Amino acid sequence: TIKAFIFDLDGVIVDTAVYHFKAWKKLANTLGFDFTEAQNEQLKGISRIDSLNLILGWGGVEKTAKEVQELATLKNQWYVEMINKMTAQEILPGVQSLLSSLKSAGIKCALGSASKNASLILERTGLTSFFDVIVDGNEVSVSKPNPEVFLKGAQLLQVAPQQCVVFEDALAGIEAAKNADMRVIGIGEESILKNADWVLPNLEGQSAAQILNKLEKSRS
Ligand code: G16
Ligand code: MG
Repeated sequence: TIKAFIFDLDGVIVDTAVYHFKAWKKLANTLGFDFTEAQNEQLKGISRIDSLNLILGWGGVEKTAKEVQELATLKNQWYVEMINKMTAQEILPGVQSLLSSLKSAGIKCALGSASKNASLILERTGLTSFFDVIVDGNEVSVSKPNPEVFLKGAQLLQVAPQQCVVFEDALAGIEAAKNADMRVIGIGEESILKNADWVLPNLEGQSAAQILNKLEKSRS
């Protein structure tokens, strides 16, 4: 039986992907090239440095390790300026009521994000207190699809991986959950998120009880 829900942040709880895209685009433009939203899709769930290395590759730009660090810091400054202005209005539909319903269902709740800015985003949107455990980019050493971020969440919640369900919007994140031997619900488009147990467009109208029921019925 499922004892814990683990949520990705960007794209599941809030839509910060648009802020990441704006900041990366600005950085690419200052380096003299551009990249598309389709390329941006590949950056979802990927760490800051891994994202930057992909972008530099697309632009055919070579930089030293020190320059790469400086560029990552610059992008993050622009990104933090944007997320500092976030409010609870930017929480995606259905998130607050699903998080509230977890308590009454006796389900533990963790955040499993690649972002080093996760705590700031949860503070700005007033969601911090909903989470029993927060695992973010400051605690993990390898990017999704490595399962580290979700396994750490399970460990801190003191539940087995098989007792967890993950909510993810990124291909890399769905792979990470599968690699952790967890159930996974995709948030987004079914045509893109093929390996999820099932896919929802967003969390609107979803309660813990409903999800648990459906997981129980579709147990593989
Ligand atoms: C998020 C985003 C990624 C971003 C990463 C690192 O992951 O999806 O696009 O590159 O965090 O973010 P930061 O630069 O803030 O450390 P997730 O796992 O929450 O979707
Ligand atoms: Mg995400």
